Amino acid sequence: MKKWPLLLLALLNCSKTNNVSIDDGADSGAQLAPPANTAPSMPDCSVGTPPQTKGGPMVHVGLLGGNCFWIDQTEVPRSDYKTFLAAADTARYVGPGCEADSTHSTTACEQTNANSSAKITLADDHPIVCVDWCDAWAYCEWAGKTLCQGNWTKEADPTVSMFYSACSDGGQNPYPTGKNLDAQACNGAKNPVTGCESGSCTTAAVGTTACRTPEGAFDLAGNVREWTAECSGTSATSECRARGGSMIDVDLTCSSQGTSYRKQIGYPTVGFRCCASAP
Ligand SMILES: [Ca+2]
Repeated sequence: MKKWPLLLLALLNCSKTNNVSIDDGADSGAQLAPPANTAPSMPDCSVGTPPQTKGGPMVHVGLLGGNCFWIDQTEVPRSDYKTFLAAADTARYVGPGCEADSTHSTTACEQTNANSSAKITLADDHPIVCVDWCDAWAYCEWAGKTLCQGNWTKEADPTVSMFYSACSDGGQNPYPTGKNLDAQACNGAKNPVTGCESGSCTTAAVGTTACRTPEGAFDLAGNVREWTAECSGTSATSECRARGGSMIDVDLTCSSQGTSYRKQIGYPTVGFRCCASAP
């Protein structure tokens, strides 16, 4: 008679042990990694706290298969560039190959190009132009940002080029407006109001066009070409890409190399915007 309680206890222990085993199995199953996916995808950049920087607002975007970063919502307006010029410490910011270029005034270029076909608008809310690459580099560093990063030979690689990935939604779209260029929205040569083929050939005030990405960045195609950190080298004679086209350009594709220029010369169709890595 005394053996029955021992047998019952043994059965209960066996049952308990099995339950533990089953629970452990369920937990392990929930922790299995998803199947490997070889195609890179866009990171989720829908949330994030903007970095503490000078200048205008930024939008949160991503590199395909990489990290989120921030990009200025608009081209840098003349008003913000004037604030930079008035700062006391601008000489601190000297980019690679810019050692002989410590001043950042745009006046000489503006006067030289006063009668060019591309009209320079000296209003505070229009994009600053006539900045050379060294000026753009210095402004972005002063603002706590950088020029948008990339690689001279990979201008159409959304895993590498910040400008291209932001413009094309990670390489999905040829234009910031999607699959097709909206010539009325973006200020290229064929814009009927401001484009050069209309005879007007002027910039639009920053952030005022309908040429915007789904994330809200304006004029990554058109208005003014934009200096990037995509350079052929670090010397004073190296060239850097100015991307996205301007009111004189027909080709406004995100993948376009744009035009490359020497670092220490400004142009009436070239401005810039800045990027910042996510904190
Ligand atoms: Ca632009």
